[in-house]
Amino acid sequence: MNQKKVIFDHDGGVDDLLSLVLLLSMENIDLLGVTVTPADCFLEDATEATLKILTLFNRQDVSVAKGQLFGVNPFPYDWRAQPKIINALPTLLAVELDEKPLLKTSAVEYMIHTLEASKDKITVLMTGPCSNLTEALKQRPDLVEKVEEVIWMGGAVNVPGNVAMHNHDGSAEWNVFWDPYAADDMFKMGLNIKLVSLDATNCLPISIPFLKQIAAQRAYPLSEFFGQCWASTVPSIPSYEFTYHLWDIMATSCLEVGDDAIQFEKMELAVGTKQPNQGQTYHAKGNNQWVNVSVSANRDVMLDYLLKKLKRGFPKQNG
Ligand code: AGV
Ligand code: CA
Repeated sequence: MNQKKVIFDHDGGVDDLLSLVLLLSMENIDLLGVTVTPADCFLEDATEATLKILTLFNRQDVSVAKGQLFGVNPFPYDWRAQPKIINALPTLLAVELDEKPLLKTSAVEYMIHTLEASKDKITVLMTGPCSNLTEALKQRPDLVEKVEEVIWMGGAVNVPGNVAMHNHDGSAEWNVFWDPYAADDMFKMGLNIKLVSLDATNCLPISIPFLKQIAAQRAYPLSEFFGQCWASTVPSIPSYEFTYHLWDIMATSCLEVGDDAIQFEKMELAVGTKQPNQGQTYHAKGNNQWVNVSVSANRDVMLDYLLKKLKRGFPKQNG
């Protein structure tokens, strides 16, 4: 099978880690490496969870590199600590930490090296801020042509954002807000970008009825694991700004699902870099910065796809 080569940059949140599990269960994907952005996580927790998930899939051949860049708008500490629960769940606690895949080089260095060395174009999936890729391509603009496509969970175009902070008008989505300058730069690079924005992810909140559907098939270890991880996000539900959605999972599923699941529209976009709309992704007709934006999603098709994907176990462990 002709597999798509992918670098996955995530920021260690609960759904980032579940996205890694989903990605590793895709047969059409050749996952080359995982880079971690220290945004919606603490770097050590996210790296540990990443390494353990790779071990669960016997994929210690996948490189892991830590990001060293920090955005201007840090995530709340409560959110960054949330993924600690994942490392404490029996599924990961029972796995021996294997640090073999961990590189000494930074995420940016890894990306440059991998894009440079590959004869094929590479798809970059990002479920956190876009700082690492943007920095890599700023250092090596010639490598833009090695990027097949960027799939990025981020932005809110025709809907409100999810940032509720002082001096902000609420128009931004967090992954863009963390490092708005990187997003601004990336949109200027002429990349082929699929932006999986809140416009579509709003269709898929994590709700108790949804968790019940997953619970009904908990005999499958992947369903059990997803159900338990998502259960840990439920305390953050009090209002829209805090409700967990299938954010990163939707971005990841773009590698497999079609336009019956997620619908895209080409738009010219700009990024706000100053308060009060720092990190907003807004229409800017005529600026020639074209981005494919997810405008809607079909809830039933998405849930069907996901429930089918989760009807499986982890591979039998080597050794
Ligand atoms: O804005 C969505 C992004 C996704 O990449 N992240 C979480 C997902 O991994 C930030 C975020 C927004 N609201 C949150 C977030 C919340 N209530 N808890 C944790 N992270
Ligand atoms: Ca994320």
